[in-house]
Amino acid sequence: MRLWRGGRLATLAGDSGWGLIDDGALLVEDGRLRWVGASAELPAEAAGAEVVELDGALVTPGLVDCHTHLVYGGSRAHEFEQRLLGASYADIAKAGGGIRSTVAATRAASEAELLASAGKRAAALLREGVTTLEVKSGYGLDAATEARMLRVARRLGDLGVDVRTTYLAAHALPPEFTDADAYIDAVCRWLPELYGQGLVDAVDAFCEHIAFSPAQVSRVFDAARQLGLPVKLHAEQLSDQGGSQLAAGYQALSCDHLEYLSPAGVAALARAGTVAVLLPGAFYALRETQLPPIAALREAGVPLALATDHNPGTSPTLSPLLMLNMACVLFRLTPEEALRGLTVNGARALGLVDRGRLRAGQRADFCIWDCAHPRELAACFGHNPLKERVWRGKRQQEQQGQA
Ligand code: DI6
Ligand code: FE
Repeated sequence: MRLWRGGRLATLAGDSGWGLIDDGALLVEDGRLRWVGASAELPAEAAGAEVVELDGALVTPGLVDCHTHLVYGGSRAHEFEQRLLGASYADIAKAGGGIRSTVAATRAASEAELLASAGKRAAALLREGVTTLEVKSGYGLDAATEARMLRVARRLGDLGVDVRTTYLAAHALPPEFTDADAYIDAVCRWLPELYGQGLVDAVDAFCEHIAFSPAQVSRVFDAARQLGLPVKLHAEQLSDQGGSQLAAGYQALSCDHLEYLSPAGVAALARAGTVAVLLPGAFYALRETQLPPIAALREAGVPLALATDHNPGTSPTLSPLLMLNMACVLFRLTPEEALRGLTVNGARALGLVDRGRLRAGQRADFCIWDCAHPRELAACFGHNPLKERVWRGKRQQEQQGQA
């Protein structure tokens, strides 16, 4: 057993409030929190534990980045320049750039090359406190490359982080197809094989006028349902396609982006208990002006999560801490909502209820910060106050190769 003591804990243990414990302690056994409380009220069993002094540092749950596209080849910085000159994301996609240009570079990359580049990106996320990470496929768009991406995603776990993989073959129409329905047939055909190889934890799609229609998405979701896999959706990012209502009908874990979400969409998410994942990095990078309907989501009681959406096109950020700040400044979340979005609600968007809070029984994934109060994590930006990341109760030097 190991005991961390003498820190300020932001436990997020209840459904609202920071759950602050000013002089708090955490007792850890076998990768789980065995006891969490005030240092003055330690249970007798803590007596033999190895002690780590927190010296007043802030402790929060480990960060959960529930939406990333971390594995890909190439760079799209030139599209950033094109957009600055006035081209829109949809214009660039229609001209064969965008997702398709990353598909070409990803197909050309070996598994070792993809692992090397994605490993560097994952390491950057870990340096800001990420302990659980979701990674999507979707830049292969053929069976072999989708499988390669998902294998690389799994191997990122060797860095000392939990990885959840999501099959996103319905991301864009690959160049060898002209008929989107025929491509969706292939997407549905590949899924059981990849699932059988243990490569898929959930299924996602891009429902948009430049991608796939609700009818096409529902065929992908039916294929997921046959395997008992949960679904998620890139929904209402550029326009309202009614994707959220569709996803809610499949009890989706999450709907992500949501700038153009309608009141009916909000109600559907609320009824289904689907998490709304907000992605301020993409909103910012595309200079979007349509805000997701935060007040309506809040009022309807839809859980709000937050993620980097790291991808080479619309959100090339590797900073979950910057997302905390952007969620507050751009979307008017409170710092507490933002931190819940990157912890307990991020976990929920992945179907995980065993992490995201500092509470007995939860996973011993936590971050130790050089901060006095958790609101500082959202108020500051361009600054990383992480002192140490504890994953499965392991200190930094004990983590590699442990997944
Ligand atoms: N929406 C996004 O913001 C990313 N995917 C999606 O469906 C962008 C992916 C890319 O442009 O490469
Ligand atoms: Fe995305």
